[in-house]
Amino acid sequence: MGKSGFIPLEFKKPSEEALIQSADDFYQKMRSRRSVRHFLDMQVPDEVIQHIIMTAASAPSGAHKQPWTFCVIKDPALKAKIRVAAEKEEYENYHGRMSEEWLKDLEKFETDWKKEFLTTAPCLMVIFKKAYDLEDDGSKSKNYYVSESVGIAAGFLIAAIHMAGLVTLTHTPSPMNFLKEILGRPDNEKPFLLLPVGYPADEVLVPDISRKKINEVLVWY
Ligand code: IYR
Repeated sequence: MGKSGFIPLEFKKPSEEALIQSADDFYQKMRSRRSVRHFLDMQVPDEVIQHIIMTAASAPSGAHKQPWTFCVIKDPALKAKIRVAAEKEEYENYHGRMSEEWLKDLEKFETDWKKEFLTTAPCLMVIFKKAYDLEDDGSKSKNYYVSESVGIAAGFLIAAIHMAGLVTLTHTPSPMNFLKEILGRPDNEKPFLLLPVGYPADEVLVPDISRKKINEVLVWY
């Protein structure tokens, strides 16, 4: 007999062999992901973008409140506006707001205040986190663990972009409230992350860096 409000889980128990294989397959695909700062000026099909966003929106969230809005910006004029505003803030960051230590840590990535990718990438994705929701009658409804939930959705989004065959970069202009104004988002939304998405520029180079080894990140008990 069914239990009201619940449905059976769709789950097929894999063999141990299949489990090891799928976990390794996914790891091998994910470990080839790199942050890319140079994009090809080439459109991505809307259908692909929709699938990617729906993957991100399938993330778990506190009390299943799904406290996120994903804005996709394709309009060149809007991208240009975002670039001007982001570069204005980043100029200040790189000329006084960031510590010497921070600037030194960034040296190997050769980043600076110029953010050409904001106009060359065919689309920008901005994740907004919703501190609360507004009901139809104007009342507020609470959201829970908003940053955790949106952070998990951002991870799903980055994985989906990579698995689709595209590249991105987690760009964190700071402060980034200009995004809320330019995109005309409501009061309950706060920008969380900005991601240019597209194809990598031809023969693009990425920093020669490596990831921590398993014994540096995993502790068994
Ligand atoms: N937001 C600045 C600085 C910056 C911060 C981090 I964390 C990076 O990984 C890279 C850069 C910028 O985007 O340039």
